[in-house]
Formats: sequence, C-alpha cells, structure tokens
Amino acid sequence: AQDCQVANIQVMQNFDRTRYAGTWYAVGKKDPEGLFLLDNIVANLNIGEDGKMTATAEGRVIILNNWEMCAHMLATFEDTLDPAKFKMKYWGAAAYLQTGNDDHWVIDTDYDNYAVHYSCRLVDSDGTCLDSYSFIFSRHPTGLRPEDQAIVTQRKTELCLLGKYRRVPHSGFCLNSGSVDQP
Ligand code: AZE
Repeated sequence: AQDCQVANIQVMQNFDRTRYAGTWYAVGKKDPEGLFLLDNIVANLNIGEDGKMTATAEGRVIILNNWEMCAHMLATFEDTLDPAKFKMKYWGAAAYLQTGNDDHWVIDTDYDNYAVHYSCRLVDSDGTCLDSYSFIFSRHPTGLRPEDQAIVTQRKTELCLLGKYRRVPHSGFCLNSGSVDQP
C-alpha cells in the first residue's frame, strides 16, 4: 500500500517488544512542525515486569533563544489493539522541555540492527498525514549496515517520506550531560 493514507500504513507484523527493548541510536529523522530534537538522539526502551514499555531518550535541542542543551526525556507507552502501534506519553526531565502524547508506530525492525519508527500528529481530511515525524534507528551509532539500507529506503517510500529525512550526527554532545536535572 503506498496511497499515503495513514490508515493503510503497514506496521511490523508479530511485533515483539522484548526484542525491541534496549538502546537505539537515531541515524536518520524526518522532523515534524515546530521544536524538535536536533541530533545526538539516543533512545532506551525498557519492558517492565508488568510487560509495559517505557523509555528514556536524549538529544540535543535549542530552546529559549538559542540555549543549546541536552534534553532528557521520559516516556510511557499505552498499548493498542495492534501490537506494533503505541500511544506514547512523554515529558522532559526538566519542566521547560516538551510534553506530548504522540503515536509511536514500529514500521519495521530486525531487532538487532535497524528499526523504522513513524508518528503522525495530524491526519488531513483526505486521510494523508499533515504533520509527521519519523526516526530511523540503528543499534550502531555509526549508522546502518549497507545490507539494511535498501529495506529502509523501501520503508521510507511506503511512508511517503522518501527524500524528507536528514542524517542524525552523533558527536558525543549528550554523553557527559549527566542526570543533574532528573526528578
Ligand atoms: C523517541 C523514543 C522514545 C522516547 C521518546 C522519543 C521522543 C522524544 C521527543 C522529544 C522532544 C523533545 C523536545 C524538547 C525541547 C521517539 C525518540 C520520548 C519527540 C522538542
């Protein structure tokens, strides 16, 4: 399906959240409208004893007139009828960071190397997405393996987002930014 209808987007079949858990490095991203994570984006997914998924994420942001910092974010996930589709509630460890409630769809993953994430914030009256963001995650901060690139390009195409992604650099900006503002 490539009619760009949000309702027809194919997500990961037989999604296994325990295999999705762990550290993911964003190596590509398509931005939504407004303020967003810039680079050095790392997500840590965790499955609790109750089976519920939670996450932490960090990334470089620029807020309030050019104040550059590392955003420490926290998230809880609500299950839906589709095991690969979640509602993600998120907030900043510091109060001045962003809060939100976004879709978190796992489009495709081999669990060990790559994952394609998608979130539509606003569906247009014609069923296409007006405001989306998407991450290409890798288990390796250096990027995707050559053998995973073709499949990821195919998924970008199916999301109607081919050509809209930017590479996400990892310079170590958030590595030593500690947990001083953790609640
Ligand atoms: C995600 C991985 C799982 C946890 C979270 C994610 C998204 C985080 C944001 C954060 C935005 C922060 C801003 C701060 C000023 C999908 C990477 C929380 C979208 C804009």
